[in-house]
Amino acid sequence: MKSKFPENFLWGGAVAANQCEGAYNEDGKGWSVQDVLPHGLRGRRTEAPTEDNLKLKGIDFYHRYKEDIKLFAEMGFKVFRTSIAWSRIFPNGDDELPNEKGLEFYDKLFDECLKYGIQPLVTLSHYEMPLALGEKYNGWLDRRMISLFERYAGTVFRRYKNKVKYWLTFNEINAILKEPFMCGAILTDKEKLSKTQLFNAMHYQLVASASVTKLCHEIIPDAMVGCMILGVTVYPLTPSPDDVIKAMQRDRETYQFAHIHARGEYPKYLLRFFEKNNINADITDEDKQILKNTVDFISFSYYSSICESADNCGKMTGGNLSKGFINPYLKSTDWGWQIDAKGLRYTLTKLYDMYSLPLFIAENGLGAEDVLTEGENGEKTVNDDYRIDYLNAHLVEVEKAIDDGIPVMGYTMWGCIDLVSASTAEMRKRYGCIYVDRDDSGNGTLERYKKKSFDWYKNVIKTNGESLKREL
Ligand code: BGP
Repeated sequence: MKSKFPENFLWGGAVAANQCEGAYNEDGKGWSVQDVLPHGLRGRRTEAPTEDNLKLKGIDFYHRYKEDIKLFAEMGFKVFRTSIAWSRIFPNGDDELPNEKGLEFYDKLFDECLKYGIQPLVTLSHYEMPLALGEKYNGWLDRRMISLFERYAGTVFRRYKNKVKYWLTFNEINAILKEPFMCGAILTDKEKLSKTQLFNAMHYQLVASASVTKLCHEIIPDAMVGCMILGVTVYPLTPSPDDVIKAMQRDRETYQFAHIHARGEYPKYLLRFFEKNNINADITDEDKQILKNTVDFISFSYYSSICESADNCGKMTGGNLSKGFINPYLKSTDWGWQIDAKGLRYTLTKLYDMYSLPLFIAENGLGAEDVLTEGENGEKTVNDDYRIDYLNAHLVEVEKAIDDGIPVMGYTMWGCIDLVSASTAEMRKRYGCIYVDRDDSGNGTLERYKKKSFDWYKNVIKTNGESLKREL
């Protein structure tokens, strides 16, 4: 069947600085919130970085990026999504001057991508805020974070204006309401935060996101800026209207963020929610003007869907930041995330019907335990047919959405090279087409090996999706 993917479709892969770079204290980098989260979302943060934190070394991308980008180029990537670690550029977050060494690293990284014709897609903030901002300001509880973020964003926009044309503001910006420390450097325990505090933090990030969108358009007129939403899709557990309403309400918790970025104002239902819950969010008239700086596209992560029920009964799914009831029609990954390829088409359709903006799938992939074996040519490999099946099924649904008329700009599969997982901080959960020899105890040579999915994805890109296996 003739591929429906547009000629200029941005095929590629995604990582985040804190999950792959390592070099946590090199070249003047300050500590980030991740450096004190050795167990991801499972355990408490530590006072200082500890040896059991796999992210401190990551996959040593900081020193091996040339080798890795060469492999991405071999797969034919058109785009590579990564993030800039704010704490490499401003080690304390509020320093007057940026750290030149940090800036140089990303210069080299982006040059390396461009050398192969790979466009960098850069997230400004991917769960890796300078820890000092937590200690000094209590993170995003403080309005001053907006101008500090503008200083950081302005610095990198000016520096990389000739190299980076695609930007994302905050990774999964809706997650601030779930994980205030990881997403907002807020040191106060979530249970002790008032609703007003929590929604203020959300609001400040939204204002910062809109403000740097404007700044980017001024500094790099030919750049495109997107928001990034944790795209969990919610179905009613049963056709009961009560379940349907419950699912609708849960969906709004996600879509309200896309709404503000796309329409430039708060949806009425969220303002009513504030009123009904006595939330006195610090929304000024000036903020409302800033919010009008809308994004050029909406990007989102998509791993699975969940079910909601008014009855609050049933078994819960796994998931890192969003859990729900188990859908009996779906299978799950080893980590309990339900696999729902059709849900991706559904999500693309919903988002486009609501906001009419181009869409970008910034994350999608399968976290699984891989076994390294000897391949036919004697080289080590992983026969990850399960990953190929997952990616194939999702891409076929993306193609259907495109065929329905939805403008999808690109697809960056998550963790194109194995990295440390965000929620569980382990190596065992692998997403990549490239295997990295490192285990949960931190042992391994860090050698890279191509998995079976490497050649498979290479071929998908080469044929612009034509080689995908479609249902008969
Ligand atoms: C998203 C994060 C990523 C990534 C992914 C997979 O929520 O943006 O950073 O890690 O989930 O999650 P995990 O690594 O927990 O398996």
